[in-house]
Amino acid sequence: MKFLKVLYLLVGLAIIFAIVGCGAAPAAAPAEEKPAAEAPANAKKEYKDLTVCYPQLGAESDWRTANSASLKETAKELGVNLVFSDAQQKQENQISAMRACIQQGVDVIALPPVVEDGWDAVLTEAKDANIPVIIVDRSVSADPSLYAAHIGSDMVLEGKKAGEEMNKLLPEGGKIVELSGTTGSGAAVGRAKGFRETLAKNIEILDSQTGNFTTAEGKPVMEAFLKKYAGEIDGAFIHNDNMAIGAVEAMKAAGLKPGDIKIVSVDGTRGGFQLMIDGWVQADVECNPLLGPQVMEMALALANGEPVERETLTKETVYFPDQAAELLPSRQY
Ligand code: GZL
Repeated sequence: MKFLKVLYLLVGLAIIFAIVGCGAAPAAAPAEEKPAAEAPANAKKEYKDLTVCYPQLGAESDWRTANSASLKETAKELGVNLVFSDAQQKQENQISAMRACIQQGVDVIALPPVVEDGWDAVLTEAKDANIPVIIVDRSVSADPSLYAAHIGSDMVLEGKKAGEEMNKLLPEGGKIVELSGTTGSGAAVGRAKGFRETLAKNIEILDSQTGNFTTAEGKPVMEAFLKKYAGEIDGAFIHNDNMAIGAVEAMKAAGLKPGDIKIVSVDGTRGGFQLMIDGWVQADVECNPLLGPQVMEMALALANGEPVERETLTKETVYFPDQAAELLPSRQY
């Protein structure tokens, strides 16, 4: 009898347990990985989210090398994804690089245009793809509605400064030659224009030829001038330091001495400073290539739909031989 009572008790307890046990919540399934909350569509981009296309025009000069380094170093510091290419001074290569960036769907295109004309079609394609474009360094002749802004130098002002320095160097007037930059580039067009606006009436420009902003092409241009105008040349306006280096090589080969021809150059690179220290160049108009920080700051603003200045001109000065030796060690390019 007693055995039966214990059995009934055990069975009852088992039934109760079974009921309570079933009522317990099943072991929780491993929590589903909740998808990370999607960033709200209107979340502000940060530099690390930014992809900027920089279809660099070439590597023709120390200025250009410094400009490329500025963009690359700034992008690296900020964590920006930079899509960089070198067009070897060919506009068709820049346009192809831009089209690849449009296909890629970059956030912003920063374009350093090799020449002023021929950009309307590809700028329209970028606009149709809702990709803002910043024109960097040289200018374009395209409709301003096709790009967001320009960051760079006032090339006409640089030319005007060069004309004023040439006037001081040749107060009694004289005859000069011009080694101009890449034909059709905003830098060459602007510098030539500004130079002629300020040049004194008693200074005659005997000739002007392009040296395409390179040392290798500047040297033969000056060689030809020295042959054609032997002994007539009092001064030279040279649109960048690299061409001035080539021109001085030609002058040395022709037996000229520092100061025989008064030279006004442009850029203010270390090479230009050395030419001033050695007495070959009498004034060097600054043109600043270190545009990386300004470009990236503007690119982020554009990517976030924020308003930006249409025109940002770099503040620049003129350097002279009497300060060149002291400043050379601190030059960044
Ligand atoms: C000017 C820049 C020019 C430099 C040259 O802003 O475009 O191109 O003066 C460079 O040295 O090659």
